[in-house]
Amino acid sequence: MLTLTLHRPEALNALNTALLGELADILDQSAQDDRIAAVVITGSQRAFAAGADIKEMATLDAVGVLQDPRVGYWKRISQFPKPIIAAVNGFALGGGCELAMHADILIAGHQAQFGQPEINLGIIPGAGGTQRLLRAVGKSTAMQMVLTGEPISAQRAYEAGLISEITQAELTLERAQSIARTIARKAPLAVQQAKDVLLKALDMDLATGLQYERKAFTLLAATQDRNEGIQAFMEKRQPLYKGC
Ligand code: CO8
Repeated sequence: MLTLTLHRPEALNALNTALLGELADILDQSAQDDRIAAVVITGSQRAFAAGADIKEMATLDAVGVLQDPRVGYWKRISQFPKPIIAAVNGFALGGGCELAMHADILIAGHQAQFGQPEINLGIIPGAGGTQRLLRAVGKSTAMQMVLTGEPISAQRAYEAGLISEITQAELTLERAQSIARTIARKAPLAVQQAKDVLLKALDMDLATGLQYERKAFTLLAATQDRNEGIQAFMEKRQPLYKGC
C-alpha cells in the first residue's frame, strides 16, 4: 500500500501543473510495482485540495488551456489500474473534488466539504466533474452543486452516495489505509479485474456490461490465485496469493 499526501499548504493543496504531474508519474510507477496493491491519496485536515491552481489558471489563454499538460495527467490518473482510496478532510473543491472522484473509494471526515465552485469563476468543471458527479449523486444534486457552486457537507455526500463512509477527522486516513490493507490481502488480478469491470458499468449498457463481466470472470478462472483461493477455502486456511 502506498499513501500519497498532497502538500501545498500555502495554497490549500491547489493542484498546479507540477503537483498533478508528480501525482500522475507516481501512479504510473506504482502501476508497475507489485509491492503496491492499492494507493491512498490524502491532503491535510484543512484541505484535501481546493481546486486547480487559480493563480496558474489565470495565466492561460484558450490555446494554453487546449495544450494544458494536465489534461494528459488527469487521463493517466483515471487509467491507474489498482484501487485508489481518497481520505478527504476539509475542502475538496473544483479539481480537488474531481481528484477525489477519480478515487474508487471515498472516505471523508465529518467536516469535509465537497463542491464544484467553478461557476463562481465564470467556468465549469473541466476534469470530469460534470460527468462523474452526475453519475455519483444523480442529476438534481449534481446540477445544484455545479450551477450554484455551493458545496455539500460530508453527511450530504454520504447520503447522496458520493462517499462510502464518514469518520472522525483524525481517523479518516487510518480508516482509508485499513481498507487499502484489506484489499492488499486479496488476489491482485481479481482486484484489478473487479475495478475495471465496475468502472465499465458507468460506460456500458447492462447487456454489454454483463458480457464484459463474464469475460473477466472467465479470464480469472485461468489464474493460479483463483485455484489457491478455492483450495485455501476447502482446507480452511488463509490463501497465499502470488498475483498470477
Ligand atoms: N488556487 C490557488 N490558490 C488557492 C486556491 C486555488 N484553488 N484556493 C485557495 N488558495 C490560496 C488562497 O489564495 C490563499 O493564498 P494567500 O494566503 O496567498 O492569499 C490560501 O490558499 C488560503 O486560502 P483562503 O485565504 O482563501 O482561505 P479561506 O479559508 O478563507 O477560504 C476557500 C478557503 C473557501 C477554499 C477559498 O480559498 C476558495 O474559495 N478557494 C478557491 C476554490 C475554488 O474556486 N476552486 C475551484 C478552482 S477552478 C478548478 O478547480 C477547475 C478545475 C479544472 C481542471 C481542468 C484541468 C485540465
